[in-house]
Amino acid sequence: MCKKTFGIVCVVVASVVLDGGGSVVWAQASGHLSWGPNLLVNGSFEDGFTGWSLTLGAREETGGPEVQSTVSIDSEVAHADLASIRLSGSSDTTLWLAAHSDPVAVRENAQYVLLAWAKAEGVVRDADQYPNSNAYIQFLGSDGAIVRMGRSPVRATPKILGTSDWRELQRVVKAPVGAVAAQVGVALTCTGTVWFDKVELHEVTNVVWHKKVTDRFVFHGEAGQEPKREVI
Ligand SMILES: [Ca+2]
Repeated sequence: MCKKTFGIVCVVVASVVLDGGGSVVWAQASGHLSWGPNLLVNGSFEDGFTGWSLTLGAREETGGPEVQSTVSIDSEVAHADLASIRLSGSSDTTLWLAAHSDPVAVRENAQYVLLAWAKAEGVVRDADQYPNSNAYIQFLGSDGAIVRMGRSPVRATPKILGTSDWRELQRVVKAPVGAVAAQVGVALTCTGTVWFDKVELHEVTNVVWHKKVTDRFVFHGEAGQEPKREVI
């Protein structure tokens, strides 16, 4: 499989890689892949919340007391180095905090790949909870406002649910017209605990994603286009 090495152009043809759990994560990514440097600061969370800030991501109106989810740096659980970010909530949680990276400069119409390693423990969607347990990217215009992509303000990785050891979540996205910056977020709005580590954003060029398979979706597309998603 092509390793993401800055400045290195490599070729991957019809490769299939299975992750440790046996589910197909990649299939048949081919073409000349060129990765730029990681744009995010402290995506491994070794420097606490440096480069990240907490924001209210979802609010449930229950009529009862407001209970905030917890987001912390976990120095005992990590995929890379010594620390990760840990998000946790319960069926009583009504205010869900997400962590957003500081904005980084992007180029409209350029393609980016968002990568995040994630680990889950007992993540289930209770009652009226929003089904988020993933990483995502949002683009900002020169006025600082979110540039929507169709009707959606974000593009997200697949979710990590249930109990799962570390696995890499990925999403390739094309920066919309008018985007000058991007922010990456990690969020949990379900009961349980999820850890994220080694969160990275790279510009990628000359990508041809013939097919990309996750537990739930198939991605396919042409060079220069954002991959299409199909439920399988
Ligand atoms: Ca780390």
